[in-house]
Amino acid sequence: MMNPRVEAALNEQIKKEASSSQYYLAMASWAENNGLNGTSKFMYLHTDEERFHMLKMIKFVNERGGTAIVPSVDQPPLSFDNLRSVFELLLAHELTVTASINNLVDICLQEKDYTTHNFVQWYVAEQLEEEALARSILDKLKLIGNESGGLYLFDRDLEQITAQNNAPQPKV
Ligand code: OFO
Repeated sequence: MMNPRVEAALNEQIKKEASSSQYYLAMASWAENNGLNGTSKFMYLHTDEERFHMLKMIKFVNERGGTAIVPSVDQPPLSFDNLRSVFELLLAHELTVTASINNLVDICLQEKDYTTHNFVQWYVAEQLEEEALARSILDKLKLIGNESGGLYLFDRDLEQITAQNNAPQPKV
């Protein structure tokens, strides 16, 4: 049996991971339709990563005797203003996910569920990485400004970075 409060918090987090996956899928699709191939590949990879985060948590809840809830998710936006705003939204979104993971850590400690606390540390590390990546991409975009040649090169660089990071997902 899982601690009910921890189980509820994990199910909330499962929903957030699913929403993140849909959100980045919407960004991938928008970028694809706007000639931003590198950004689109980056976001398609990112949507898969978020789905993996969700699956990993679903498995954990079920293996620990809880019941994972496969969530419905809200419709993400159909379009975005520009490249920079996409990455600003991504960073803002990741910051809310980090806050939610930190809250999950807190609940585990309050409920003395050290096994789940240990499991959640993987997500803590993952959030650090994702935030750092989003910040470094945004820094580049700020330097480039609206210069179209620079944006073209940025998008091409992102395609290369994505190709390098496109290792097969670890098994859930
Ligand atoms: Fe699941 O790490 Fe981003 O949101």
